[in-house]
Amino acid sequence: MQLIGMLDSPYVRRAAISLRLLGLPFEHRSVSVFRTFEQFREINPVVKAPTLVCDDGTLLMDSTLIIDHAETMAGRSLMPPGGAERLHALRMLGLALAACEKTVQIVYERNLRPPEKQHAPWVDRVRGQLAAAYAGLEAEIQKLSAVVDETTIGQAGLTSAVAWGFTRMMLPEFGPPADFPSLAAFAANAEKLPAFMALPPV
Ligand SMILES: N[C@@H](CCC(=O)N[C@@H](CS)C(=O)NCC(=O)O)C(=O)O
Repeated sequence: MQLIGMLDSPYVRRAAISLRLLGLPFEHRSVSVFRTFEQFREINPVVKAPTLVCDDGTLLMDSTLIIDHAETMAGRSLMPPGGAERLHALRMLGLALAACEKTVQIVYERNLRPPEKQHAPWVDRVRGQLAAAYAGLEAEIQKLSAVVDETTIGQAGLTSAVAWGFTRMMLPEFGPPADFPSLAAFAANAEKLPAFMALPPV
């Protein structure tokens, strides 16, 4: 099984960390959707990262679907099974994935569109959405302990930490950690876990 994509993508990184926490062996191939587009296209003509190349050759896309398949293979889940805990995890995941998406939109607008074609009202709108997603995540994460280990972090926690690290890396001017103290502390602790350290966002 191969996971294709750069770990500076939050989607690739959350999939990779999930595979590792589920104890599933995989080969990670750092192929870029931008710098090595042709190489990526030869693997997956849709050029989406992450791509999971299954042992039977099936190509899966979308981190959430890849994690769904991984959990089926592992016979266990990184999500709480039900009740209020699961609802809380789903709420956190939605916020963290929205934060990833809004960060990516700003990065693409900035890096892929010529400066004279960049549309400030659109960027302002996306920035507002990004701030709202992190405000929501900060409120939700306050309900969790900042002390995490690999057995308790779960999908919502790991994706929140990956999202925060990604936004801070790509948009250092966004939200100083002091504005999101619980999230920043939680993510700092997560980044010290072996699975995070083995799969750095580079
Ligand atoms: N919802 C998808 C988003 C994946 C995504 O947008 N990946 C980016 C890299 S961060 C990508 O493949 N970009 C290339 C493109 O869309 O052309 C997921 O969870 O995997």
